[in-house]
Amino acid sequence: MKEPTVLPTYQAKDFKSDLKPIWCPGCGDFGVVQAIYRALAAIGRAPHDIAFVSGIGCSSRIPGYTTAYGFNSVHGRALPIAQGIKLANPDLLVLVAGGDGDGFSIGGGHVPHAIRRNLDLTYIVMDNQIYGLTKGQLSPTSPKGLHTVTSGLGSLEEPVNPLLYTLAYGAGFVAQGTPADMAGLAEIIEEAIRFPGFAFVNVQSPCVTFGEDDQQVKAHRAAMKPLKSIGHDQTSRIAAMDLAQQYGQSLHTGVFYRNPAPAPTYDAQVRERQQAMAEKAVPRERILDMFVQK
Ligand SMILES: Cc1ncc(C[n+]2csc(CCOP(=O)(O)OP(=O)(O)O)c2C)c(N)n1
Ligand code: SF4
Repeated sequence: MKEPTVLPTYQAKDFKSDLKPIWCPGCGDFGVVQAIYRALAAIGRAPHDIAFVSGIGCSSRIPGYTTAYGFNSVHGRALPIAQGIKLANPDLLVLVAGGDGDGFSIGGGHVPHAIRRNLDLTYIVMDNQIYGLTKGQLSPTSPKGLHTVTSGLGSLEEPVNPLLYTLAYGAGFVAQGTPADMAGLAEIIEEAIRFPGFAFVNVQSPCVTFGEDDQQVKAHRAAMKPLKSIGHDQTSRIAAMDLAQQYGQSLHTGVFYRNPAPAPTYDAQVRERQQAMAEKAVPRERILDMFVQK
């Protein structure tokens, strides 16, 4: 007998808003938002069950291009705002996104705390190694030697390594993708959303206007090395950290690390405490009685 066809509840197009992106033609962020539409369709939650928080930057415009509830917030402050939203409404699926400047310069101090608290969030950084919105200054992930408007003779600084950084602070899920492989990126984002805890996805998302020639989508397609093809053990944090050291030299894509025994999330623990407190709660009439003089 033929199996009945089960249609998915949502399709990628259901997550696309009417707002037309104003990114430069060819910007990698176009591919990232497409991958997010696909991942959300696969997850099957309604747009009104999703909160999408970002900071400020070209990449941080992304929530507006989706039909989820969006908050294009303050530069570097997406993570604390997202944590507040998740705690206030733990049933929401909460996505957080922004640029490498947003996440690892001005917002860098929030990343370790979001990781150690382990709220059930998915944090997507569009890492283009430059400040795009403000017209091409050095960013924390810019490679040493990069010539920009703020480093005319070439940058003297070593870049931050977002993969090593998040792995070292104990993130339960760390992955990297590129819009050059949109299907692969959608799978990674879907997996990150399904991970019960803080999940970090670094997306090598080229800035076609201020980026280097070897940092463009076509170059990524040629350079990418899917981890599936090299037999990487994604349950080993040490193996992941070893690979992550090649950030900036090799474009590895896929899941670097997935904790096989995910730790309890902060939001779940808070909910348990609230339930326990509610059971012990003293009825209001009795509280008033305590203040009545006998
Ligand atoms: C508190 C504050 N400081 C600085 C700025 C200026 N500013 C806006 S976006 C940005 C950096 C953008 O780079 P990135 O976060 O990497 O995102 P991209 O535009 O490359 O996607 C800066 C410095 C700001 N808006 N607010
Ligand atoms: S400046 Fe760069 S990051 Fe910003 S929209 Fe244009 S290509 Fe994208």
